[in-house]
Amino acid sequence: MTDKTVLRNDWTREEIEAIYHLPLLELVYKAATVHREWNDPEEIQISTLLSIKTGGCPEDCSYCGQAARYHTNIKVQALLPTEQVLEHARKAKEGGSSRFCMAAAWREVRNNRDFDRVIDMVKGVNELGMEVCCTLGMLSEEQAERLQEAGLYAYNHNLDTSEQYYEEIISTRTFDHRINTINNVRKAGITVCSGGIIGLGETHRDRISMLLTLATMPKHPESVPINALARVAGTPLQDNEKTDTWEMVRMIATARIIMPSSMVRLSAGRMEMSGFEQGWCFMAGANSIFTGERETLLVTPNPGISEDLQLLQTLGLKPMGRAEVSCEL
Ligand code: SAM
Ligand code: DTB
Ligand code: SF4
Repeated sequence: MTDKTVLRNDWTREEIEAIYHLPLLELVYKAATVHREWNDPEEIQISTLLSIKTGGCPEDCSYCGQAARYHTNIKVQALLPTEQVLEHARKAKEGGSSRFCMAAAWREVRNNRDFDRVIDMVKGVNELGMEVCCTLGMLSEEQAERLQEAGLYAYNHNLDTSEQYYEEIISTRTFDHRINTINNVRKAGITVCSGGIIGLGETHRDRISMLLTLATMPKHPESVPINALARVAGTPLQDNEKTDTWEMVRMIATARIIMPSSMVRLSAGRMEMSGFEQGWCFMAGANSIFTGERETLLVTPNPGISEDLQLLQTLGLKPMGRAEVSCEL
């Protein structure tokens, strides 16, 4: 038996590069081994995603169907009523979900009535005994504290891509803005969910840079979503090539090896993957997926929950329960 790997925050680019470029089967074998040292390989966390405010966003993220400036077919929807959101959360729980993530197409949180309503939603979902997560754009330290006091377990704020490639994808905010919000979330004692997207036109070097930033944070994000670009008609990236699933496998396996105790979340892109392909992602160490009601993620198609449960059963996997400790301060 070799010793259990240790958590490291001092990874170098060269080390991550060497892991990322391993022959694929060797990489998957290593990732699967590390995964078994740190996690129960039979468990997959199902996180239900709900868009609580859709479209009309002032940002220019070139992948996103919710940016107001692109001509997409997305229907703009104001903030949903609290009771309606809680009804979705109850249904998600009944369906086997232990985490509920509320997403808003906002650039940032403002201290207004909508934020007060989100605070009520967080309280309500927490009372249902689910891990409650939000992704609402940029947050100040005070806003993060308010969310934490309401019972927020996790906050999703992705790096999206490397620092170097960031300005090719988004011009209305900077990479440093993203890091600043992540730091505010950390300071407030909320767990961090942060990852990115592949298929934006970035290089392997960009992907490695993004992983390096995540894996050298003072504490690894507890959850690392890896998204394949969901190509939305009307966005600048609509004609990008479909992301090869082997690229997702490589990204997931590298994330698993360098951040062994984090949840690695197979996020956008599952609609274009077969069960076999998703199985490879789980073998490479992914241990979480997003589901959404009506078979959507936020605004793009996603497999339905019954299809997902069927796939887990076929693969001998089971849905994970809520984390015991609600938040580590
Ligand atoms: N507006 C907030 C923000 O940008 O932080 C929260 C919601 S936003 C939809 C959350 C994340 O979803 C983005 O940071 C991005 O990583 C991911 N995302 C959005 N559109 C996507 C797409 N078309 N394909 C893949 N991932 C996408
Ligand atoms: C994340 O990393 N992926 C989710 C969640 N965080 C909020 C969102 C993916 C969105 C995919 C395209 C859409 O449906 O809008
Ligand atoms: Fe707005 Fe978020 Fe979409 Fe960017 S990713 S356009 S911030 S909803």
